[in-house]
Amino acid sequence: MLPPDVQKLVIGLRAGEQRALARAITLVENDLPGSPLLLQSLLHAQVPRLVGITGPPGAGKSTLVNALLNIWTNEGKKVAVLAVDPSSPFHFGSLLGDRIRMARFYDHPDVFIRSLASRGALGGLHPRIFEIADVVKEAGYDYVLIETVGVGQSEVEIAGLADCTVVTLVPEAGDMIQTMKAGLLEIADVFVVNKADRPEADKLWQNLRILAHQKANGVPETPVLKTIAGKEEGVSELAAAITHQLNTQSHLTERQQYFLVEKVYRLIQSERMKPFSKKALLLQLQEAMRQPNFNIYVFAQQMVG
Ligand SMILES: Nc1nc2c(ncn2[C@@H]2O[C@H](COP(=O)(O)OP(=O)(O)O)[C@@H](O)[C@H]2O)c(=O)[nH]1
Ligand SMILES: [Mg+2]
Repeated sequence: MLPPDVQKLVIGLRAGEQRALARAITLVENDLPGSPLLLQSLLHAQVPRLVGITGPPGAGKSTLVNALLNIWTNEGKKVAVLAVDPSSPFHFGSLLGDRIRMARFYDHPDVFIRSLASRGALGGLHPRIFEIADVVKEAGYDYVLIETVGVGQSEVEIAGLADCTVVTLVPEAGDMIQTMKAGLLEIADVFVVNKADRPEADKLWQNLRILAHQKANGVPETPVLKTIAGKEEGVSELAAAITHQLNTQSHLTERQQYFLVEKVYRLIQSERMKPFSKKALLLQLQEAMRQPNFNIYVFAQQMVG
């Protein structure tokens, strides 16, 4: 039996109440009491709905998200957006532009927007992003979009997490592609060349298509789409490509399996470590160090054994 407050939260979540969702995220985000039980009661975490939108700063990710919101809400779909800002825990400033742009969706009954500070290392995602996404799924959203700046580790992480990873590039990113091409191909389910109103966009688009073709080798090629996000051009094709990817995904990809193993490994680790408090360890350590022939490796061994 769940404690009454967690039970209430789960009922609110399943009913799609945004306030319950916001509270459940806060619970999980901060690992507050009740969080493990809430997570253990989730029933819909396996449904493929997570869409990662990654790419360099300024590529137009937020503008694309906004355009996708427009398309999907017009179709009567429910969409959640988790915006991860890696630059600073004080993300209000840097997300101001996004806020203004998405303002018209803030009060939309079918849209849920939440910005999350990234607390990890440079470019890392929020350490509880996986759990938070699972909570959002429980609230019945058709799409859960995670916007994350592609710097270093975060795009690899997002690709492990997401059921569809959209890599957004712009003509200026040409150099980056040269250095990253293998990695990008690895993680992208859909490539978007945004700012296609710029003359150099075509060359990037061609190059990506060649890469996607070379890689395919019998399997379906990664789609390479052109968009002008601000004008919502090409975005319905993107929406269709995302939906197709989500609907046809029948098994976990290798990178998802790898990610899940890592995830469960860390969950077990933190579960196992629960009996150890650092304060108590210090006391035991101090005690042990008074003994002659103290050896820290033997000490650690005795702790687990
Ligand atoms: N010319 C042009 N500008 C765009 C396009 N899409 C977005 N932008 C602009 O690029 C800037 C960065 O967009 P934003 O969505 O905030 O990028 P993000 O950092 O990837 O989220 C903004 O000034 C947008 O108005 C496009 O297709 N063409
Ligand atoms: Mg943005």
